[in-house]
Amino acid sequence: MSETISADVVEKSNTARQSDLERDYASLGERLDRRGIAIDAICDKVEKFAVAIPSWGVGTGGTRFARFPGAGEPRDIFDKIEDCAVISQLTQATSTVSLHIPWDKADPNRLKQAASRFGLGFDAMNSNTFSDAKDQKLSYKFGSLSHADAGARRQAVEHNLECIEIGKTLGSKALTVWIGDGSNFPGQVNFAKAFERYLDAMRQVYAGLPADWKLFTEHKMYEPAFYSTVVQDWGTNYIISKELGDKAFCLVDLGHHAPNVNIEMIVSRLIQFKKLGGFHFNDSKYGDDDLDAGSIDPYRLFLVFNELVDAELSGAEGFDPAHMLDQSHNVTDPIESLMLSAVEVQRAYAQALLVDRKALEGFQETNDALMATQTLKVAYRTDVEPILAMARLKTGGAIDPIAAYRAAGYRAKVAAERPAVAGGSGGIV
Ligand SMILES: [Mn+2]
Repeated sequence: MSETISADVVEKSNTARQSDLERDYASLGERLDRRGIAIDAICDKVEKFAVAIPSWGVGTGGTRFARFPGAGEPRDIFDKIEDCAVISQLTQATSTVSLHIPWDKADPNRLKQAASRFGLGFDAMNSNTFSDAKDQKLSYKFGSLSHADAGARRQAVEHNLECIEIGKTLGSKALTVWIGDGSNFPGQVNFAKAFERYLDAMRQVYAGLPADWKLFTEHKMYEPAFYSTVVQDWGTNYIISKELGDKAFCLVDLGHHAPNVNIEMIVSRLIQFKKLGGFHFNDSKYGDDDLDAGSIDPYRLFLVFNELVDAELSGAEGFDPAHMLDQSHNVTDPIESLMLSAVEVQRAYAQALLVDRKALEGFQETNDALMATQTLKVAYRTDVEPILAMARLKTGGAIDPIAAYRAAGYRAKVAAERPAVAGGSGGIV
């Protein structure tokens, strides 16, 4: 297997940190032992936890005002795969890449070969009917799967079926559909008719799904449509998944809700009714900000994982959510942001594993609100960094991924190899 970062650099970086880590791990292990928790069992679970990298995340993002390109940006999907390999090598937490078609369109066999060189696989395929591809026959300016014109709807259905075909060769097992369809003015569309057209089109996409695939539909409150959106919230998303069938599930992008919405409760509802498909992790302050996971509200991320771990430990039937990042990196090196974000998602998982669930249940039953919430806080306040670092060390990653990455000089190396390109795909969903 090829390595993007020299093994010597990683080893040197780890050697300088290993004895401190071992002491920190032993000390944390002793404290967790007092709480009846075996640290190695938590570490084992963290080692197995993975989150997919979005191919579009390794390029520098932008806003509708401007995009400021970074050095050595990936020029095509093969450069993107190489950048994803760096993230995977150093964190050992991101073994798959999620592709976006047509941005990442290339010979599927070549794609498969490029990924397997680095031991990477492919997560959910993402279709794009929210922008017009080059040489596209009909425009999506006024919608795609819910468009008033049957020809535009048919074209959008065919694009999704093509994504499934590409994904079959790559070994993907899911299609994620997010559409920008909606309206900017009251009266512009008939809500019910638009939704019915969307459901009809999605039934055709669903019919093309292989037996062992899942269909994820992603809701988003607003943007690009600013008055109404066809798939605007988890309620509509739940209706879609129920209408389509057993292979259809809801995808929760953390940034796609109104401010202050209780996302962890939405997660709980979808788990309870067996319709949670997976996540696009990111963070936000105001809207769909696509900031790094855990950078604004790490407690919310923990509370989401508290629900996930509760389902995992109680053996909820059919519970197997997909974990993906979906972020835009405008002012940081995307590789550094994605490494830290993958670690933040892992951190929330590890913290949630530390919740004393028996005690919590007792406090809930006796209406001891104060102790119930303290039970969550005790887990959240635990610094699990030694567990995360040990999991990386044991699986061949870097104790400190950012330090190893910077020591390797990867960005400067690719900046010399990859001439700057203007534009590129900046779309973030
Ligand atoms: Mn998303």
